[in-house]
Amino acid sequence: MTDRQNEFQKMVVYQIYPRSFKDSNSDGIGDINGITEKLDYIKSLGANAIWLSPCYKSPNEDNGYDISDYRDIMDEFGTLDDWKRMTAEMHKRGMKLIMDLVANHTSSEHKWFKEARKSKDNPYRDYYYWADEPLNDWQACFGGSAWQYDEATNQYYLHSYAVGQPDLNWENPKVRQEMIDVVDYWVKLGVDGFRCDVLDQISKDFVNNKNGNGPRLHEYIKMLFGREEVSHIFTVGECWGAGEDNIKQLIGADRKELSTVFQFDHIVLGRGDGGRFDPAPFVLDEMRDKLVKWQLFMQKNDLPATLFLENHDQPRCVSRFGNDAEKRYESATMLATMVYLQKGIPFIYQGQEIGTANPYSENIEDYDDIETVNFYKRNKGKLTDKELFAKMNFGTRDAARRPMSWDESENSGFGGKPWLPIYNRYKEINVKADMTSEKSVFRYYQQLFRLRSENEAFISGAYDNVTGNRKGIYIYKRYTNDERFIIVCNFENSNELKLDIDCEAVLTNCGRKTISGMYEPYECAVFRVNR
Ligand code: TEU
Ligand code: CA
Repeated sequence: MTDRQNEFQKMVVYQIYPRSFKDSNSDGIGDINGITEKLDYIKSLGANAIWLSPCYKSPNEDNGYDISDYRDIMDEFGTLDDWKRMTAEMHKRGMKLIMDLVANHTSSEHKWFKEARKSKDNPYRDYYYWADEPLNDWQACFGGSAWQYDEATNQYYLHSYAVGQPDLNWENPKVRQEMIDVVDYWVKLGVDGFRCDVLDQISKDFVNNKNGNGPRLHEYIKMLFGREEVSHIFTVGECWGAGEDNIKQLIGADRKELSTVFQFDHIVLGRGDGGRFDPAPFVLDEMRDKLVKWQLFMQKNDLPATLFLENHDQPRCVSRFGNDAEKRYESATMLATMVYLQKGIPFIYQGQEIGTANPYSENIEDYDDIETVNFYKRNKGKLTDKELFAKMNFGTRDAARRPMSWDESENSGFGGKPWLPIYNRYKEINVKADMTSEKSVFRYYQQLFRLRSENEAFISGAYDNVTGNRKGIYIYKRYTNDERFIIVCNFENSNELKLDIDCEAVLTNCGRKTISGMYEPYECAVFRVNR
């Protein structure tokens, strides 16, 4: 990897969904000033970078992922001056700011699209894809055909997501230049990097009928980020469709494309063919096997990985992969240990650090996520309400988007009466309660990130999977020539381990002292090997 990529592995990134983080002026919507208020909190966790989900102007059909002006801040979130203050405060604290770049589509309210749809010869027409008939059978991610009929010109336009998110036509050099200008605009304002939304879809493969990973993908990315002026920034691509070969190309040291990518193999586990709303049997061994596979692949190819369990699109990890009832603390901390001491760059999503559990609701009024609401509309009447809400509660993106629980007071300390209901369990699971609890998920995360930052073995050190053929457990090593660590993560059931290694425990979630012996469900420990 490049020196820069190596350096980026020292980052610990905290993701903020601005609408739901902290509401500073009590209008019920999280905002930029709310984020500024909480920077010390984020820093105290051990994070040194923040990824901000979109905070640009948007009609909010997909909560900011439908952008109507790339260069200004959403009114409800504050002003560009608020943003500048926030950025300065981050930099003062040695924290990096990673903005969300949505390059595959705009909002239908963006000036470009408003112009484009007026007439076939409008100068902005070719900023988007238009056709007399749908060119293929592509489906929009949020349901229905990806081709939307538009009356004004009697043609269809392409939208891979919501109807109000028309796909940009990257084959048009003007579109590419616009996006380069957007990147440069924010870099000049001090941004340290970008998380790039569905980046592998900017080049379409009409010939092979694939909406992504098209023939010009690498060329486009290199145009955006391979330029000298922006070679210092951190870039992570959201690339659902990227397999091994593609990842080597996207982030290889000599490629001048991206710093790293999000790879989702472990995140889609526990879902059936029906996707996010379709629960399927799942055991943690499957997750371990995916993690091991990618750790070894990334190490072999000397590429920096991303390490994550949640984001704004995913239900809470402690509910999906752990036990959010009687083993909430244990499973939340074990999952963190399983993932974040591996080799790569940790990303944590707001609320994850206190073991936030999924909410529950059987009232459609409690949902906002366009994907969930569309799913409801499609299936209402086909399934019983009971079945339908079971699926929605399992998969909804709103599980990550309810307002952050800061304390046990009204509106869970978030601010005014919130735009989305607060978490059902906020009295029990909130920042204040967690920090003062004997079993504090936050303090465990803090210790984990401190351990990580203080020992080179966890940064540039090698990774080795030493689980062998054991079941229900994950054991891995991280080491340099000078120091060695063994990480033991036990899964759902008790397990006995016999290992003859001279070592001492440096981080545990159940207070164990020795590496051998019985491990309780979700017990984990990190050992320093004596030499
Ligand atoms: O998501 C892309 C994506 O394909 C999925 O994660 C998607 O959210 C869907 O839920 C799959 O079931 C990105 C953003 O992360 C997401 O929030 C946006 O809605 C989407 O792009 C469109 O911009
Ligand atoms: Ca507000």
